Parts: sequence; structure tokens; C-alpha cells
Amino acid sequence: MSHPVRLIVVSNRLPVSLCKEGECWHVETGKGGLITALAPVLRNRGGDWIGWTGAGADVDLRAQLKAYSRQEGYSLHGVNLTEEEVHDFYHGFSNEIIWPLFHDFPSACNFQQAYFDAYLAVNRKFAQVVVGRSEEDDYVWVHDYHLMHLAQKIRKLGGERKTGFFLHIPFPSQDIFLKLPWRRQMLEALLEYDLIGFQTFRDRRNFIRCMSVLFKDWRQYGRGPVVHLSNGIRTIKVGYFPISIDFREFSTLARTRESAELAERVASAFRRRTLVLGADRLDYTKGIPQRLLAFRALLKKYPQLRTKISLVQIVVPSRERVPEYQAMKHRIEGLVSEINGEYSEPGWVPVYYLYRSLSRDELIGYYRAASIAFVTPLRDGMNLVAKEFCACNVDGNGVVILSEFAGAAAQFQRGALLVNPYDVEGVADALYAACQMPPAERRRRMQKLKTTVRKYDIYWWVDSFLGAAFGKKLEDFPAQES
Ligand code: GDG
Repeated sequence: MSHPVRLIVVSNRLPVSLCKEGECWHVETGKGGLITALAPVLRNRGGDWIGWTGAGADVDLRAQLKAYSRQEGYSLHGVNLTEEEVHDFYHGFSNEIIWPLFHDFPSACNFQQAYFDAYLAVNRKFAQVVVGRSEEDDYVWVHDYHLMHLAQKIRKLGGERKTGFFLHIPFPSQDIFLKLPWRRQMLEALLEYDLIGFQTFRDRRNFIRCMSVLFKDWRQYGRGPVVHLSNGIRTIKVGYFPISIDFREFSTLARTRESAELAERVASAFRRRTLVLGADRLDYTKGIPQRLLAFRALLKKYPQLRTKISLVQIVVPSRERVPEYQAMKHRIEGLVSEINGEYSEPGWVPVYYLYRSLSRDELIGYYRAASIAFVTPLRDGMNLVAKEFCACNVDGNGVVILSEFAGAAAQFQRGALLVNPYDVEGVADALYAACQMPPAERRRRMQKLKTTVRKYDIYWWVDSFLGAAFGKKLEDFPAQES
């Protein structure tokens, strides 16, 4: 599908990570859901990406970004943030207010006016860069919760641009959203976008309900994945577009000889026991402690599984300086050692805990070697790990245990075993059911999951969002709640 206009992607962080050797900074391809999702797309179609480099305001990375842009096939433009902005806008408003609130943790929020003021100021700063680097015909595609005010700021600067916004995290129900002290301003700002995209039908429904509580004159028109909202003066589109992965790339990589060897090494190291895999960024939304409790409950309730099953839990370090995240790490490590202390036997350790980021090849080796994906976030916008596991399940008989509070659950209803991650005994039972599942049923379920992920892949996601942005009517896609 070809789109005649230039695409300007804007996200809080550029899709790179920085490392310093002596006095020299190096730019490398970054990690994380958004980057995993968009990098292959921009690489294929070309375009511009604007975002914060993650470095201090005094670090000039223009030369490195230019070289990296040449290598990657699209241009990267850095936005500089001061230390105070990073503190109040990023750690403060984005990560201490929006992140917990939108993931249903209102009591974890630290509502502070200074944080909101910084959020507005930084959104304005981004808007200046966007207006400076783009033209009226360009389409500006803004990503995620750090930049919900960007379209409004672009307009205030006099920039007429077509804008779309995609929220990668959930949108909370009205009971939670209405706790936000700046709730009206937030919705007003979102209404400045021409298209707002959510991960799921449920997120969009939550948004529209909040709108109807706070703004009585706005109404919904139409049905299907993309509907219109209008107050008679202004009309915008609101849709749901479940994000995905590059299925073919993961599936091809999983089939290489290297991956087969890696998976074989992992499987034989675990003496071909049933391998259950969890892989998450360190975050309280991912439900890692609850998952460990469920694994402990499994070993307690079904002793026949002891020595036959191991959990490999990969935790990718994230937001390590934040005290709550350090506490989460200690809680996880405490639970891992408790379980291992309680149940280990000669030649068998129940939980293998890796606190580091693996290379993608290594991760794929683990995906391929594992029989069960254990994906139990307390709340998650989508969850790409569940989809990557399916793409890498070469044997076709893997089982996915998935939280009903992950966005992916809407698409995985018929293939995965859906669980309530707070129900420790229920999750343990699901794990037991996965272990006992007849091979034919495992294959049937995995086949369904693969078909979904293959069909609704990252390219479908981009085409759907841009198709909606440019007025193409979308087919209704299945497996969403109604
Ligand atoms: C946000 C939303 C939404 C994991 N371990 C390693 C590693 N990973 C990669 C996975 C996957 C990515 O990290 C994690 O993606 P998720 O979707 O699970 O989660 P978030 O980072 O929280 O992403 C989420 C997503 O945005 C997209 O919209 O689905 O709900 O929270 O791609 O492969 N990568 C490497 N080593 C690891 O050890 N290299």
C-alpha cells in the first residue's frame, strides 16, 4: 500500500539506545515494544522519526544520529530535554501519573501540578521540533502517553498538520480516568488529533465513555473498528488497532540453524523438562510476583509435576533508579529464592531467573525451546511477548497462558488459556491444564493463534492505522469484544 504523504513519527524516545565508550557516545538500535513494532516499518517505507535521545541536554548527538539515519534508511531527529524536564515530565507526569493510572493503579499515582506543567512545556517543545521539521502535507503520527498534548501544541504554534495518535497502553475505565486532576484538559487535547487509535475495543469504549461523561455535546457516529466522534463543529476518527509483530521475521529467525542449536542447548540444559517461559520488562504491571506465586501454588497442589517442569523468568532491567521498581526487583528475587529453597532437588531447580536483557537471538532460542508461554500481566496495552512466542513456536504445539487483562486477550480468546492473574490458584490450575493438554488440542490452539498473528501482523497494523488516517474503509476484524 503506498501513501503519497511523508510520514513523521514522533515518540518520547528515539528508537535507539546510547552507550558511552570513554568520551565517545555510540548510537545503537534500542529495545522495547514500540521500537520492536515500528523500526521494521520505517526501515521498509522510509520516513522521519522525532524523539528524545535519552542523553543530557549538553550532549550533542547530531553527527551520530546522522550516521545512524544513513545506516537505517530513515532520519532521526533528537529533542533535547533538561534534567528538570526529564524529572518532571518523564519520571513525574508520564511514569508516576499516567502509567499507573492508565494501568489501573490509581493509588500509585503521585499527582503534582509541577509535573503537569512540565508535561505541557515538553509537549510544546516537541511541537516546535515537529513544526520546524515538517510541512503542511506531512502526516504526523504520534505515539504514546507522553505526548497526548502534542497535536494541541502544534495547532497553538500555528502548524496545520494532519495528526494521528496511537496509545500503546490501555485506556482506563471512567471510574479510574476521572481521578485525574487534569482530566478535561487531557481529553480536550486528545480531541485535537484527527485520528486516535487504541489497542482494543475495550480501550476505545472506555475513552468514549469518559468523553460522554465530561463533554455532553460530543456523540459517536458509526460502528466497526473506526467510528466518528463529533460535536457538530469538529469531527474526529477513533479506532482500535491491535498492534503486532513482524510475524514472518520472527518465524524465519526461529527456523534458522542457529536458533535450532540454541533451542537445543536450552532444552538439553533443562533435561527436556517442560519449560515455562516468562519474559518481561521489570514493571509492576507485568504481574511477575503473582506469576511466581502461581508457580509455587502449582508445585504445592500438583506434587507430581515437581522435577518435571521449570519456569524460566527473564526480567529485563527497566526504570532501575525508581524506588518502587527496586522494591519490585527485591520482591521477585525474594520469591524466586523462597520457591527454589522450598522445592529444589538434586539436579532440579524450579525457577531460573535471568535479570538482564538477552540478545534477540537468545530470546528466540528460549521462545523456541519453551512449551508454555506464561504471560500474566495485571494490565497490558497489548503484550508482544505472547505474539512473538507464537511466531517462534516451530513445533506448533506450544501453549499460551495469557492474562485476560492484556490487550492480546481480545485476539487470543480461542487459542490461549485466559486467566485472571490475581487468581493465583486459578492460574496454577491453568498451568496444570496446559501440562496435561493432549497434543492434538495444543496443535489446534496454536494453529489458531499463529493464523491470527500471521494475518494481523505489524504491517497490517500500520496499514490499518494509516488506512483509517487517509479515509480508507476498514474491514471489521474478528475476535474483539462487543
Ligand atoms: C508497550 C506496552 C504494548 C523482552 N525481553 C527481552 C526483549 N524483550 C522484548 C520483547 C518484546 C518487548 O520487549 C516487550 O513488549 P511488550 O509488548 O511485552 O511490552 P512493553 O515493553 O511494555 O510495550 C505493551 C507495546 O508497547 C507495543 O504497543 O504491547 O502493552 O506496555 O518485543 O521481544 N528483547 C530483547 N531481550 C530480552 O531479554 N532483545
